[in-house]
Amino acid sequence: MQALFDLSGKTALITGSTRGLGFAYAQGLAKAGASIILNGTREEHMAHALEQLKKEGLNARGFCFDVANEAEIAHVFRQLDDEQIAVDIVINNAGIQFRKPMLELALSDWQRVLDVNLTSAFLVSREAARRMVERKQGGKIINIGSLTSEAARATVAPYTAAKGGIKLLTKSMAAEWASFNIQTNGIGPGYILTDMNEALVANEEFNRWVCSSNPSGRWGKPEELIGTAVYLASSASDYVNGQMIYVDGGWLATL
Ligand code: GCO
Repeated sequence: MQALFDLSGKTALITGSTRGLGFAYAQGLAKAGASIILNGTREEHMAHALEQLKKEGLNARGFCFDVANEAEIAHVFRQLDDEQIAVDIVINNAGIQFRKPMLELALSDWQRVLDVNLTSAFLVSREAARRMVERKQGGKIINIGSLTSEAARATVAPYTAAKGGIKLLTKSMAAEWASFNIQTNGIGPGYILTDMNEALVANEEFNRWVCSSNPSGRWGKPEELIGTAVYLASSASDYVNGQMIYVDGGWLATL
């Protein structure tokens, strides 16, 4: 029996993984033994991320593609098929943020956030799950939500709608794919110190709000998400399905 949290022999595709939380998930799963497929949109970020993992002696390769583009996703999976690489674990992490009041929001901005933060999870998971079902070896899908999967903050409506969708898409995937031994769960990070949140950390008032709104009294660190990701990617969670695990310092659990 494989050790509980051992990912040796598994291949994990992590979207949006050249920086931030996605890169932390890639490092963590690689250190647990998985072969990593990185995804990003910019070659220079991909090269830097691969170099970093290589320096750490970790096994990774990368594909630059738009996670909201059905044809680009299908092309990558066909290339993996040709190389007989089976994706066992998917982490749908890719996400963009666009902060603007809805009264001023353009449909194109709304749509792009929904496409990258929600539709991409459907498109990538559908390609992976089709192959998991065909191989009859099961698999793991981890969708990355947010505090905004449960509650809204003004000026980030498309992000919030997408992350709320991620929560119920996770349950939909569990409903349809659990019988194929595919476990689908989500991680809801709290406010974490990442590139995407740089402007928020620099804002004294926002920083005070974050630190006073969770009982841990601080921002989270990307590496504090890794344990939950490895758990959900491993056989330790084979009877867990459709759940969101919030790694938020206790934010959502307390008034
Ligand atoms: C924002 C932030 C949040 C956090 C995170 C909270 O503008 O409020 O970007 O969305 O990043 O999602 O869980």
